[in-house]
Amino acid sequence: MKLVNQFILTFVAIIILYSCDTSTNENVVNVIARDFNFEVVDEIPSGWTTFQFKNLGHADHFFLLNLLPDTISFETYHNEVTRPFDLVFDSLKAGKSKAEAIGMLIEMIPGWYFTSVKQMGGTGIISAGKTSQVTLKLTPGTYAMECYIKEQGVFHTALGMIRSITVRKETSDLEPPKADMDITLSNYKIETKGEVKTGKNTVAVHFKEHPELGLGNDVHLIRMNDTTDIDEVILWLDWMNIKGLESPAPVVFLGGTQEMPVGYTSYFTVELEPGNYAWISESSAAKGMVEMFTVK
Ligand SMILES: [Cu+2]
Repeated sequence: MKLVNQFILTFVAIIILYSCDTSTNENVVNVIARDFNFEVVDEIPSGWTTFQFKNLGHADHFFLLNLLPDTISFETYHNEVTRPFDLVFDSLKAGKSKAEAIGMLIEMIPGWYFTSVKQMGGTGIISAGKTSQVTLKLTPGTYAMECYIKEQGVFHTALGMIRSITVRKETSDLEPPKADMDITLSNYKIETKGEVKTGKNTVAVHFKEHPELGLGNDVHLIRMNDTTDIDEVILWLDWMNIKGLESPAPVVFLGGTQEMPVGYTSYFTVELEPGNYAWISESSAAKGMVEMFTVK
């Protein structure tokens, strides 16, 4: 009789374990980055979703989600927004100045991009072989998922790292995670409350303000060592520099989060060991958005 009870208890425990396994849950979306594509489902529910991002490539990668206006298809976005960036970067390589390149972008990119496309977050840059987790609240619609790191002077978007993903009207029942520390991003500050420690940390990133033009404020986590030159990292984060965003990065990137609209919060999880790190923003590192810290 005792054996039968034990058997039933084990059986019940297995069932409970399986029903709690979030890896089969639609609220957890696996994204695999390779050189050069994303492996991810075509559709996900709206509301809170956790993205488990694995970089199985040899290059640095990330993903950014752009919410497209209802009237714009993914193909139109790709042709009219992504492609001009390739042409503009070619012109920088050919010797045009940054001011000329910005002029070209404003001329080539349609007005609806500036008024109606919303950056809805994604993971910060992740070095080859590493994983990252980010939790975002998404509204229904068609999104472009993209990575614009460069390979030999060509954006990853041009090599295949752009695709559409549909967020359905039905919502997930996921709650946002509890954060161990908070980061607030504004022009041009990374404000932190609380601190990360050795082991697993969940960080809440609050978007308070963005520059009027150009990239929105985002935050990436880098691991520093004795030879890290922070000025080199700052230069690398500017895509308009010829060697900017060219893989491999001059430092190890451990994730973070891409920009979201003001008022939104993104959560990301990182596993840390003792050492020296920095929070750094792609948009405005050169304007002071770098915060170095030590994990003991
Ligand atoms: Cu990439």
